[in-house]
Amino acid sequence: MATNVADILNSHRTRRAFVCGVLNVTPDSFSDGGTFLPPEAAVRQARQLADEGADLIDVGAESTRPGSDRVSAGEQIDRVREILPAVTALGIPVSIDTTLAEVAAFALDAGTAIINDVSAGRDDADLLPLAAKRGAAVVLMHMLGAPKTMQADPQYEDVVAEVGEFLAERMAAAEAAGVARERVILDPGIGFGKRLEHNLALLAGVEQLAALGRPVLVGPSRKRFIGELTGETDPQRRGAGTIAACLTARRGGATIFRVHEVGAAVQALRVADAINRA
Ligand code: HH2
Repeated sequence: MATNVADILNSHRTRRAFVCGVLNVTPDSFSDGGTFLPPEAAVRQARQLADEGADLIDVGAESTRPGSDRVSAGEQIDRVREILPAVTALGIPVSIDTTLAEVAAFALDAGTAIINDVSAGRDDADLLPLAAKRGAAVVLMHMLGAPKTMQADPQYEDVVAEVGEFLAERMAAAEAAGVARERVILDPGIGFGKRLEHNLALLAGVEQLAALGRPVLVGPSRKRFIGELTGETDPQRRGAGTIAACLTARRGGATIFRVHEVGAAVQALRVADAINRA
């Protein structure tokens, strides 16, 4: 079934699952930095993600791993310039993973339909108004602090409630900027200013976030909490843990799964959904 953005934005009602393939056009992403920086490699990977059944491809030109340095808008645009036309031509929706309006505007011009902003509109005051003007969908993600320092000492009293309050507040900010609530996707931001117990509580507590009335995206793929639980130090070998996290979040009502290994996620979700329907 071909995906369109409206299907994704309506997924909290239909409960259909959507798999979002990660395409990092960066030298320094935590699990695949450098691999897809050459444009030919990036386009090949985008085709591979589509062939494996991705419903959406998330293109990012700035790593947001803990401790990462910022990448200027010009550098981000240079990294995606050549590949975006080829990725958007694959016929599935594309999102741009950026917090900067200038990068988002370039990507929207190149055919992307969704802005994936890990700062939820806090980094660049022009981003939400841009999304409003262009009718783009927006992923609003929770992050405590900024990537450079977010893992220093994250503290919450009730992480699920606090992330829910934050997302409700950012959704109101998006609406105030003119972004229709119907165009918003919410994300608890797994690994962004969270300790192991916070990540686990959020994955277990998706239902509370889904109650905000918008689709919930989760991005547990290959992240550190899987290594902390299993002792697996190589992020590329955290595929099984990633699937377990996705399936658990699925039970709570998450409908969009941002993963590096699309084929495995598509298969796992199809089987889990069939069993849950039986
Ligand atoms: N995680 C990463 C990047 N972008 N966006 C959303 N909405 N949710 C996430 O959980 C999320 C995200 C980090 O993963 P990755 O892109 O693989 O790594 P890096 O930031 O090092 O490029």
